[in-house]
Amino acid sequence: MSFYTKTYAQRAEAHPSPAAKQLLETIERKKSNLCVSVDVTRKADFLAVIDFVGPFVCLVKTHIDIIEDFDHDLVEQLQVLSKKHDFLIFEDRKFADIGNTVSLQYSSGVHKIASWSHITNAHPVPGPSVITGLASVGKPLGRGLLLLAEMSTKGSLAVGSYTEEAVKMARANKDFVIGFIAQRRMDGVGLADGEEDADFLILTPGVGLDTKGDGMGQQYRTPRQVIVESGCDVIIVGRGIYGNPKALDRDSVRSQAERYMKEGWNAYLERIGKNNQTS
Ligand code: 5BU
Repeated sequence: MSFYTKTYAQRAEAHPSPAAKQLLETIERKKSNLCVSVDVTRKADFLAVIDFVGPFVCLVKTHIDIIEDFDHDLVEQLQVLSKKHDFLIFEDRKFADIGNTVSLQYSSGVHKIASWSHITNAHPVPGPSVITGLASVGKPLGRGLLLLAEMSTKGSLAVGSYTEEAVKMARANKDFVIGFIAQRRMDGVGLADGEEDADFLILTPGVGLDTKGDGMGQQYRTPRQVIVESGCDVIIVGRGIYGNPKALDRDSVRSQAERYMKEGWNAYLERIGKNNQTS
């Protein structure tokens, strides 16, 4: 049986990584494969959006360096919301430096990402040392790393042999790498004869139901295209849910989050061959 047709629960049970297991269990418990990307620049808006979408998500994705009034209290409140609504936190930091530097960027500075973010990600461009550096900080804390095997943007250079090398790099470091940011399943990519594949999670940005792009290179596909046709595991949605950050509206944000959650879950049920139960 390939990972494509396995349930989140089956995968959670068998997964060796604590971070991946936690995410898969959360997905199953909440019946949500939705990750909301909260790209707003004010602390109050950031926390408000997370509180609105909390009931509908398995994961909240942050870009902590875009918050203008960041402080330690923000991290504390984020952690309170994570417990209140039962979701994990993913800082989309896209580390891409030598091992020593990324270990410092991950552990230190103003943001101390490793102390609160269950999952983070890295570009494979520096080679395996980027994983070694991040693992030296994150592994003892039970954190997980995603490699950027592909990007959603027009003209991305993360294709072909670059993507294949990223997958091989992940397989060689599966004690810390739990999956990929990618546009499709990576099962079997670059697999050597006789080598067994690992259960990598595929988290996919570039998801939108109402538009095809944003005029700045972003390209959107629907949850069904992403989950059923491309076999990805988690949909990442930002502006499709919170809209214009200058005009946040609680009811609209909540109803969009619920809409994407249902679309994502129904697509998953279709993929594993079960009837739609939530439409
Ligand atoms: P949007 O508002 O749904 O377009 O936001 C998408 C988010 O996902 C945003 O935070 C990006 O930084 C992030 N992203 C992406 O869009 N495409 C990628 O390939 C990667 C990350 Br990697």
